Amino acid sequence: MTRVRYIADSMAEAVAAARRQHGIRARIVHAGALPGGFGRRGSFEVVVDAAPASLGVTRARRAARLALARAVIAARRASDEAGEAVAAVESAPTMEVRPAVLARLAARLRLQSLPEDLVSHVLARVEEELGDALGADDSDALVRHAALQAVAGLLPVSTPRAPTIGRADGRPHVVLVAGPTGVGKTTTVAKLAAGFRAEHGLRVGLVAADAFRVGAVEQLRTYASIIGAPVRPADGPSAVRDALAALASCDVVLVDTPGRGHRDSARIDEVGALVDAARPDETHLVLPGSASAASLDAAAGAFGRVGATRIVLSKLDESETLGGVVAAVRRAGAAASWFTTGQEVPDDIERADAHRFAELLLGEDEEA
Ligand SMILES: Nc1nc2c(ncn2[C@@H]2O[C@H](COP(=O)(O)OP(=O)(O)OP(=O)(O)O)[C@@H](O)[C@H]2O)c(=O)[nH]1
Ligand SMILES: [Mg+2]
Repeated sequence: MTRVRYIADSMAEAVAAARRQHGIRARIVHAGALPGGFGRRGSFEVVVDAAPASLGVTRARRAARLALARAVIAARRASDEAGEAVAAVESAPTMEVRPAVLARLAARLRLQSLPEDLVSHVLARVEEELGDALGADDSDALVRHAALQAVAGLLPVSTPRAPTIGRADGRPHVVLVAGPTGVGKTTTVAKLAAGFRAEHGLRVGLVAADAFRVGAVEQLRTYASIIGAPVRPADGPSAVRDALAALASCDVVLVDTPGRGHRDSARIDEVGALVDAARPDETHLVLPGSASAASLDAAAGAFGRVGATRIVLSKLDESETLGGVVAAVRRAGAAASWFTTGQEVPDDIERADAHRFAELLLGEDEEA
């Protein structure tokens, strides 16, 4: 893929230059202020994919990219699992004897950082499901099938539906996105906004509720100018209320919020105050598959204050282990809504699907 960078004095000029060269469907891979460059000449950049492919080619390319990433991870996992299985037998020769297929499954789940209580739960479900069939010649395939069901059952999912429009109270449907820093909130807002426009033909408005951050409004404005959606900056709860009032004629309004570190409880409370002001119909907490199980757990706990009703699992294309993600979703007490699988707006987003998640966690079927 060829990427071209446009640098200009303002984000609008950088976007205009990119669009002149690549047309309205230019695929924006990154947009933002250059580090340390704010206020200087040439301080904003937009990076576009210079060869936007047809939808079919894009899908094929994405599938190939994911397949390659998964193949690399699967190879590493196979070698880790072999080591883990040998170590388990050597260190615990008196352990309960289980068919080798179950031992391999347990090793795989542990390498995915699935917490021990969930590993036991999956093993119990598989044993319960298979009963005497365990140990038969084809039990690898049977175990895989049962394990997929059991792992899928661990992830609560709420399949997103098109928002209700023309509500009795006259308000737009409000979707707010919150979460730790750099997890993909703004990119997810842009992907969702593009989907609402293109798939459902809705009038979409955007609120940049992190307006005090250098370059934050510009980043959202860049995506908005391509999608064709109005953006209102807001730098606090009352500004959020004003922004929503100004966008009252929209069908859907997406509210982007500032990222917060999970240890920064005072500033997470500020995000909570933005949520209270926006009174969203859906509050999505974004948790990245690329993060460690420990930081996902901490983020799920710390962001409890924002009262998320849905979880977006982002950066699944970069994830090496997915056990921490399941545990964090369960801890947050909300259901997964969307998966994001790359940087490209609007393509790299899909509706959450527990079975697909289980396939990602368990890896490809080696015999397939
Ligand atoms: N690989 C990958 N990268 C992603 C994905 N979603 C977003 N990104 C990238 O992650 C980086 C941060 O994305 P943003 O959308 O700016 O993240 P944010 O949560 O809004 O960040 P802050 O507002 O600074 O807290 C960008 O380089 C995005 O292109 C994804 O699903 N996969
Ligand atoms: Mg952001």
